[in-house]
Amino acid sequence: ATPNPWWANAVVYQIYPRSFQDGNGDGYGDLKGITSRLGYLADLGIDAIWLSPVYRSPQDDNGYDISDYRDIDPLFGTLGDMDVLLAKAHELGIKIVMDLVVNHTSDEHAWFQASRDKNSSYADWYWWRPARAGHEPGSQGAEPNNWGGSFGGSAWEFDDQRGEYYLHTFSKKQPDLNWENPAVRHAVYDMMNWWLDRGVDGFRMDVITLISKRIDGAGRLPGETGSEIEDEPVGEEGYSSPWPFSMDGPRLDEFLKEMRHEVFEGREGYLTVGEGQGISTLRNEAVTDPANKELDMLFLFDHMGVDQRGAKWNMVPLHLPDLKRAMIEQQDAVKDKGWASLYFNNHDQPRSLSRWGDTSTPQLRIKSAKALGLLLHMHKGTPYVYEGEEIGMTNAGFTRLDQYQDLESINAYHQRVDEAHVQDAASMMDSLAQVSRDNSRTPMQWDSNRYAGFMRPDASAEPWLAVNPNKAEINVEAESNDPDSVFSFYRRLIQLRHTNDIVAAGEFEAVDVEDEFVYAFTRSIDSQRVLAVVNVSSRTVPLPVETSLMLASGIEGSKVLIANEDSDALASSIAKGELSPWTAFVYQI
Ligand code: TEU
Repeated sequence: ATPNPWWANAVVYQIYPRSFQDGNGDGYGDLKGITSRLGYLADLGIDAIWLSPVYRSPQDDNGYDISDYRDIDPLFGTLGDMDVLLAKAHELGIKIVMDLVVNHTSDEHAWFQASRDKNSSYADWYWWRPARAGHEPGSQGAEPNNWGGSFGGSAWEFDDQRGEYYLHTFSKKQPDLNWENPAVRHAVYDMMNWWLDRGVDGFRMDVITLISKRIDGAGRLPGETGSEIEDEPVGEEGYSSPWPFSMDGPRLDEFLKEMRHEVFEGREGYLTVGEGQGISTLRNEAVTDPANKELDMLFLFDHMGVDQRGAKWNMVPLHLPDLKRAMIEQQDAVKDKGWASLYFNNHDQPRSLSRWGDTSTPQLRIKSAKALGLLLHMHKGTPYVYEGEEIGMTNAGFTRLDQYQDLESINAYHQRVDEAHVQDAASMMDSLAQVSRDNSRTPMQWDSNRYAGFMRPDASAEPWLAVNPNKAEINVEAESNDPDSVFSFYRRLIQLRHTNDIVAAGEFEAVDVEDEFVYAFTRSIDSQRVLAVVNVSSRTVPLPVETSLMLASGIEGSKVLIANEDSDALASSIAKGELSPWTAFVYQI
């Protein structure tokens, strides 16, 4: 086998810039702040940073609405600050992967502004459509089809200047680019080359699986007047979903191959990871098979939906076998070709520790944070750590709507409670507390000071989003010199991947798949094998059958590669045939 590319043995750390470190006291994190914390990241041992968007942006969706791809937003600093960050990170051997948001731009981008003129050469750069036949343009019900936008309301916005509607899968300040137009694609490739030439090491591609929309022979979208394709029935909030017609669309592979050719051919040492909504686990193999020259890896979504029913706001308790099945399917799909990314957290998800762990006591919180970390990192693939995960940060704990800043959360509240009456106020506040994106966006907890070290304690501004009061116990300063902290455990997990070939590249095989509480699997290279065992529950449970057979001769301390319990305690519970709450370990068998 050819040697793996660097990312196959790497751990990537995601930074959400506005929440990581404020360098100038305005209440928002920035590039200088990130640069000042590179030593911390080097100490943690990560190989690369995925930087959520720092481009010039009106910040309607915290930077996922870009008005200039070749500049840095003043909120975060300057191009010069970016160059310094790149240089300093590279000195420490850390790569920087930028977010690439090209399914849409901001409505304030020059391309969109030009496109509002029908006679401009940019006229066809977005999805412009006339009003539905027989309706007055701009009047109610005149939208070209029934699609709803992801952040509330219709997916169509009427533009007075052009006299037509434009499509926005997300907010109305995020118009979708028309990837059918080759000029659009080549403008994107030029911009990507510009950043790679400047020194960035690759891209995390925002909703890249949405760029090819399904259209009929005459270029009509589903549900448009005269279209050969019908749109889906209207749902509880009054709209139909565009996603079935844009996820993993007909030209996706073609566009990705073209991008690979135009941007990455002849370059080395980069990483491409696509955000993969709606792409099936099985399709992951083709998209990430190096022979197909598309992407290095994709973030799949199915394992993050196992505790949601229909809308993301309907959370149900985790039933572990559902999570296992989703993860196992992902692992199996790329057994022979392709590659997996591994994540439980990012800036769009609530904190996995609050979601699936146990935060009822400090002991259980710490133990379950380590258990979830071990579980994720022992799979085969490239693990992603989201800022604060490595110290066991939890959900925000907001109880009032005015504490939230995220447009998705605020719009969903109004749409579901006030307009469509799908949920009452109390139950929606409960949903937000469980699943709002702001849960993972509270400032990074560096120390126990007033603003958790995210800002100077004497700063006159307030952090843009409230610091979690549990900064007093959960923070970097308290954890970095404590060998039993969540931080120290993550550092060991990362080290293990870097030093142990089986952890990095071993074949994955699930054990005791149907067990309701224990998640166990082996990783192996030839006859060398390690067993990972995690009790994903707050109760003492029996060791399942296959696992207990593999451990029949008991536990020897020297063969425990990593554990969240000391080896004596572990050995004695294994001898009794049980696992205490949230016990997690990796054993060489
Ligand atoms: O997210 C895409 C996406 O569909 C979601 O995960 C979404 O953010 C939402 O949480 C669904 O409920 C990407 C970015 O990661 C997200 O932050 C952006 O808001 C979105 O694209 C638009 O650019």
